[in-house]
Amino acid sequence: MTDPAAEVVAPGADRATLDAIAKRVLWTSTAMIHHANRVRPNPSGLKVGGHQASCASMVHIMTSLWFGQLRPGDRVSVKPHASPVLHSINYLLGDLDERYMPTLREYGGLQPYPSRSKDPDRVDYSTGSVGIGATAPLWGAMARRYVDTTFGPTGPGRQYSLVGDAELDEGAVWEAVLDPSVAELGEVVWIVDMNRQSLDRVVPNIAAPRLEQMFAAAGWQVLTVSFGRTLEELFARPGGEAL
Ligand SMILES: Cc1ncc(C[n+]2csc(CCOP(=O)(O)OP(=O)(O)O)c2C)c(N)n1
Repeated sequence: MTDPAAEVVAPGADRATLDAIAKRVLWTSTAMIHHANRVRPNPSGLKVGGHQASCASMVHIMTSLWFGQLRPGDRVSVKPHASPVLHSINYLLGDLDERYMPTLREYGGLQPYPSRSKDPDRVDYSTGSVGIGATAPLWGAMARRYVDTTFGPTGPGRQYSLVGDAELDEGAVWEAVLDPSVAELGEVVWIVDMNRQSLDRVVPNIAAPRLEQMFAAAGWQVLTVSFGRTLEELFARPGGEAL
């Protein structure tokens, strides 16, 4: 009998290992935000903020990318609110000193949106301006191709955009998606996190099939992952249809 937990889900990583890492990433990113809001002294009383649920929906996606998929030439643009997840991963990988962990949203501390110029750890793309982060890897792919053809091969590298569903409200996103040359950039992968949140509200009428069709109409290959294994196991139990 095969142990499902031992199933290989990515080169070099099995599911049980990825799940164990994901738990640490979830705990660390949640704790960073909690510490900034409830533990760190705040003499001014001004709201600090942070987005724990927006991080939670990215934990498994980012854990499986960083610990199972990414190769040295790959670059990733991380949706703004998942900055604590990126910092937690960099910390677990030894790329971020522990003294930064209690400094989220502090002057000179970790940025709430990934920033190449202000964060001390590795950030491939600054994504604070919604829509720019989603599309920046397209320019990364084009720049790499230009360097390849002008100066010689630089090696392979994928360009990932981890996009929030509400980022698709930005016109700049569709301007880029519709450009015919973009659909031919095979090294570009967008992962849209359909968590139905936008800032502090729930997105009404999210209409996932409509979004799928918009990407497909622009010539993109669309793969939809509806539910995780945990939910699918619950659906399969007696009475699961009620869920
Ligand atoms: C140009 C621009 N407009 C508005 C904002 C404010 N803003 C920050 S994140 C965000 C969207 C958050 O929703 P989503 O992308 O779905 O991410 P999630 O809620 O899952 O974190 C917005 C509108 C911004 N950062 N930049």
